[in-house]
Amino acid sequence: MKLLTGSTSPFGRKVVAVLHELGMTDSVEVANIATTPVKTDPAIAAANPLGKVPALIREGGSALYDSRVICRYLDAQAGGTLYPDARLWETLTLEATGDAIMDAGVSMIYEVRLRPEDKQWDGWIDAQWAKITSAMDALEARWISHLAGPLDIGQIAVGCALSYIEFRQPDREWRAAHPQLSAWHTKFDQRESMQKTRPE
Ligand SMILES: N[C@@H](CCC(=O)N[C@@H](CS)C(=O)NCC(=O)O)C(=O)O
Repeated sequence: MKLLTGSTSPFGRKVVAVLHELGMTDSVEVANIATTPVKTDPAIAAANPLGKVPALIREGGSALYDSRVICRYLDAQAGGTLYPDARLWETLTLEATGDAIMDAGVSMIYEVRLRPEDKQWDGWIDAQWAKITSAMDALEARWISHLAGPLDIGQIAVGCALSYIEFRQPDREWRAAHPQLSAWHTKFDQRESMQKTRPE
């Protein structure tokens, strides 16, 4: 199988971290490509009509996207435990929260990197950051015990999302207002799957 991803994509990182956690890195070739909403790479367009990474190309099967589908497919292939029956809906909601932080973080970067300078709007950036801090507030208030439990896809999504925010927004302080989340992330970030998937 071949994974089309981007070297700094937090969604792609989530999938590669899952490969590490499931012991599946030898089963999937990882190919980094550069694509943006205004310049779509032809290889990703062929695999995903939305033109977004990540996409998983399977031998003899249709390509899979997006990261949520790919992660669940890989877990099923490996007979993994990243989607525990006993707390499935909470786990998926936690994953959605991590993915939403990624979406808002990617949107902030596109605004400053892709939009012409005279069309950029601080109000847009501020609104995306407000979504991120609102999600962090919810994680701090309601999700710490789930985050501290057995590993699941929700934790991997949130771990990759917070790492992406640190990577792209190093000057924005979020840790002081979210001390439990900050401590959880510091520990989670030590996992081998996180250490081995750092963006360059
Ligand atoms: N919901 C998608 C989001 C993927 C996504 O936004 N990928 C970005 C890179 S981080 C992308 O490929 N953007 C190019 C585009 O929007 O055309 C997923 O979970 O895979």
